[in-house]
Amino acid sequence: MKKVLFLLLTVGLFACGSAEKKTETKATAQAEITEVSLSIGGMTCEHCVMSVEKGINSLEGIEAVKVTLADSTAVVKYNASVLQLDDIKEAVKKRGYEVKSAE
Ligand SMILES: [Cu+2]
Repeated sequence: MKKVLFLLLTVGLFACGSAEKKTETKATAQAEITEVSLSIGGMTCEHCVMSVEKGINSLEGIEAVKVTLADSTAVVKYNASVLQLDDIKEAVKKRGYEVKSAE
């Protein structure tokens, strides 16, 4: 009986510890969110849009991606403490598209 109680206590402590850590990470992430609008060259159809979106989304630190075919832009919200703008540009290039400008 004593052993079971000890086990429960240990599990409880672990659960508590991980929950605390999660909140901390989220708070840091929110403070560093940056939004950038990229002008992308080479997109011709919805598949291109999906490809660019997927490429950017696969990066760590991406909060949101909105790619629009009509004006060839990708609006990206990312965590600047995890990710650099150059990393996003690189991800787009890797998919076979060109980044004309970023602002
Ligand atoms: Cu296409």
